Amino acid sequence: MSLEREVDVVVVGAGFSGLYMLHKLRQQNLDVVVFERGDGVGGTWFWNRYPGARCDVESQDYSYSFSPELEQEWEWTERYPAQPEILNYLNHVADRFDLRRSIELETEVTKAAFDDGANQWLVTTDRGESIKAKYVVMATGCLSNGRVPDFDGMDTFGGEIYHTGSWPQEGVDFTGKRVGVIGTGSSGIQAIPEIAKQAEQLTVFQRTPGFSVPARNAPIDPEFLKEVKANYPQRREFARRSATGLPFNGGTETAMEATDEQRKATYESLWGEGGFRIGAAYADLIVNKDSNDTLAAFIHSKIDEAVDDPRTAEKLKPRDYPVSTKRICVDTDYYATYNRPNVSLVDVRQSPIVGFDERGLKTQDAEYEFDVVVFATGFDAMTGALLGPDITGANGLSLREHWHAGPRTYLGLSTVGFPNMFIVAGPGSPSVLTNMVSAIEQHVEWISDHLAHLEDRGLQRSEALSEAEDGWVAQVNGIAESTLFNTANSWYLGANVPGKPRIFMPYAGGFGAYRETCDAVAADGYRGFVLS
Ligand code: NA7
Repeated sequence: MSLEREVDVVVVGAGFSGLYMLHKLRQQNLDVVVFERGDGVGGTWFWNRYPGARCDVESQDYSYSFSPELEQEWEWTERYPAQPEILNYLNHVADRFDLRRSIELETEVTKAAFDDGANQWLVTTDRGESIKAKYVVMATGCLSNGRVPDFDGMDTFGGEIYHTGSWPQEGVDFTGKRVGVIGTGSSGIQAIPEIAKQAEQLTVFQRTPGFSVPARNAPIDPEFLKEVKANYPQRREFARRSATGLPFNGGTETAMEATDEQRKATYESLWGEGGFRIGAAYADLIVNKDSNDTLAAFIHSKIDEAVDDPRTAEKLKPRDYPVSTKRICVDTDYYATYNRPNVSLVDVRQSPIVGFDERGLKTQDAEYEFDVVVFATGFDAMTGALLGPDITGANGLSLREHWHAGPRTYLGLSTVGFPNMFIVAGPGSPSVLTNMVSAIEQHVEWISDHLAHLEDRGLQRSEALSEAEDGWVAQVNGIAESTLFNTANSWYLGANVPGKPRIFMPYAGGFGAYRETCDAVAADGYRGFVLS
């Protein structure tokens, strides 16, 4: 069945970004439809249901700030919110703001083509629908397209295979099973301790160890929550201006200025506090390798303390990239899990996986039999979901062609040749280097203001200028080059996806500075955009 509909805005995705985008644009009396491929709202938090899945940003800050009433009525229960709690929160938001009537679930956008004459997008879905829209907002998330490596013989494996990023809604029972987990990024590091508690036997295949710090998760202290709620406006305002979208600043002193004793005391104190603040203990940790090495050595010493077997401890120590150049993992009992008799660690750098057969998998040196294999192998991050649909802009240029050497955007919001299309938390914006919810709110609000500006003036079209995009790409690259980020094979650089151009994708100049730039662009009549 082919329906020909027309709306003002198509929003793609119903996670944190899409839900707020819908709410904002509706308030501006725009006719909006949201397409979501899942059979529920929640985006990342809909799909990532693996055991132990939990946000690494604290509950009271990983939440919308746009509604003071919502802030006051929602009761977080733990320091770090677990996946089901975040999903409940987003479902509550969808109901509370009456969003569901504009969201079409189980509907994937497959194509979007800009009609240069009509200044209109034609959006096609996998239901065979076509819909015309003046604007398209890609609210597709940074970590939406899971990656399962293509090992030989995987289709012959007789057991179950799962990816952490598309976990079955009914859950997986590991009781009495022989389980293999491949991957030790944030997802693996959260899932491994939980799977280990159930499985008869767990073998972890590690290619690159992560730097992991304890979450020290606990029930939220009601007094603390009361205080947060009493001071939310100030807390949020601080976060909006901070480098990370969080209500605190990193250290201002450099690690090199501090003495060994002072550094140890600082690191111990932050280790005791838990969470990734330790990564910002000193101002120079992300720019000075010697400074960074002091933190790496401290974390290595903590691995030695936690892990009984010195050879396993040694394998678990990251040695070939600086701390924070891959996202710091925040765990509960990760390292200690290797002291369990039913858990073992295989270094697949030393002995790579060669393939699967019916019973399990083989490395260069050994064979392993499994009932279940869990891929915690990450995502085609930041660009995967944007390049999934076939998007063609003005003059028939495809987004895949425009980005063939890596993503190019102006402010992470817009890309040349794709008028009236906006991206929430796109490459070239701070996104994954910040508290995502703060980053999302800033983008959603900027986009809504921009559309209001166009609508109020009867303008038909907004398009980024080539010079503006070139300048922004150069700025994003320049900032990354002044840091240690480019020295790691991280997903920030696309290095985890074979053949993906190696470009540092997020803007590393700080969220507060970025917001100021976006505000100045708007105040200057949307400098860098052609409005017509
Ligand atoms: P990540 O952080 O990309 O981690 C994926 C892990 O999987 C990482 O350890 C990879 O090793 C490993 N991996 C990937 N491909 C392979 C193959 N072919 N063989 C062996 N091991 C492999 O994804 P997560 O889901 O854990 O976390 C993503 C983000 O979600 C996280 O940063 C938080 O922001 C939340 P590698 O490092 O590539 O050598």
